[in-house]
Amino acid sequence: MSIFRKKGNACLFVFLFISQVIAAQPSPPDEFLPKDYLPASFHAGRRDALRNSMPDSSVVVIFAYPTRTFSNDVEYIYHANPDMYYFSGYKEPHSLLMVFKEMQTDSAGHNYNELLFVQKKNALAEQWTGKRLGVEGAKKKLGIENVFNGVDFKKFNIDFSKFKKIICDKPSVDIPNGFDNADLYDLVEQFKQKSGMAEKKQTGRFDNRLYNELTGKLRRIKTPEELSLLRKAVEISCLGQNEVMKAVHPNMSELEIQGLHEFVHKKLGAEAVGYGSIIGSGENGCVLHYMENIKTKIGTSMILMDVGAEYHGYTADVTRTVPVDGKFSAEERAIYQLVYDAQEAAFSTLKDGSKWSDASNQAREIIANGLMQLGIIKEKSEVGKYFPHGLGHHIGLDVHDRGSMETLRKDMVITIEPGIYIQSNSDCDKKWWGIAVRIEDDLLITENGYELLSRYAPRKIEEIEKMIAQKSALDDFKLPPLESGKKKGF
Ligand SMILES: [Mn+2]
Repeated sequence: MSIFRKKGNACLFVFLFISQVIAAQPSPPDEFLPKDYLPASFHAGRRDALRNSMPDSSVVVIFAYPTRTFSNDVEYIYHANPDMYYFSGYKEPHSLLMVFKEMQTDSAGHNYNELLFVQKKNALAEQWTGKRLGVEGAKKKLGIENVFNGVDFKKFNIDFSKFKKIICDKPSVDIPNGFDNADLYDLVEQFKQKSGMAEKKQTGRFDNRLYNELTGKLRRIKTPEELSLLRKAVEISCLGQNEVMKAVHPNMSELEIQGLHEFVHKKLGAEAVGYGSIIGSGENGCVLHYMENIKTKIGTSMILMDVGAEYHGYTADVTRTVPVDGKFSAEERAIYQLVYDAQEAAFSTLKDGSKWSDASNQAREIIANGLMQLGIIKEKSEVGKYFPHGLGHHIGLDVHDRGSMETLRKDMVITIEPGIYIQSNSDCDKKWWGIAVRIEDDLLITENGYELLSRYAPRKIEEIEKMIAQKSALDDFKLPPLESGKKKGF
């Protein structure tokens, strides 16, 4: 059983009190903003690296992601296209970045080798949806010399016919066409007209494969600036796991567990989660991307928690599976240990130059042999029934970050996430039914091995049981019963 003991939670109240006081003080606008955003020099360096890797006579074209309707006139919180952010630092929608291999000259004799088209400043719009950088802001803050309003793209004279390669992502096919005449829809349409993309016969020059290859080669190797943000995102996610392990109780709901993780993330400054939080109690853990999190009482089975804090755009991806009642049962322990051993075996293969297939084969071999020994499968080839996904992936600006991982290289950051999922009615002894375990860690590949970035959250059985037995500041966070919840039914 997890321990519920009284302990005053002074911290939370002090924190709330201080934030009230801070909010009441007039202050310079930037004083309380985070100080560790990626600097303009990082983005400029990435554009230079991209330019160096491009073939002669080429241009890379990157559009912002479209905005999306959440409800009626309300949009989903905007998430920038990671490529746009990586190569420019610009986080607003309705924008276009072009990086040219060679220096270009415009009709006035002005030279440029990159162009950024941004949202125009608009006081009325900004009162509703927040400040825009605009042309001057983008020049100053992002350090990009050639910035224009989106509306100027139409008359901007670029002769795309001279380029041997136009390297671009496949444009979204469902971009909403708003009332603005320079929104993303217009930028894409104008680009198609100017570049000849609209004419089918020209499509050989448009290279989507090369786009993925060039951007993937850069993005899979993390710079020191990126590593610093990733380390923070991963540590924050681990502290979320730890607090939940301390606080977890059979009467909690999946939503409540999700809220606790995300509260810790936000308290520590992570703006978002890098993907929908997966909180699966018992058999819900068998659904690999279960995000409904709607079970009202998690009970005494295990809970699988796959949650990643996103810090300044960089996301962690950490999974822990723990027994809610504080002790692994014999069956839970057997399955958990198998997943743990598979993970350790994969870890031991990792270093600069190692093959991803080695890590993957080793982990799969251990799980296959273990499941055979436990009598859950009869032949090794059945392993995919209970371990149906890959062993891991890159993380970064995308939770499934771009780039080949055939051969691992120094400064790649990857996940190792073996799992075993035994649904009810599976073809094995009933005692295994409903057990789902995934352990997922984030690792930095080094010259001679790896650094376990997610070392802050326990993985070993004994260490998890110890963590669950600890008190949590959240144990005493009690709310009055809901007035509207007293009446049963409608
Ligand atoms: Mn993952």
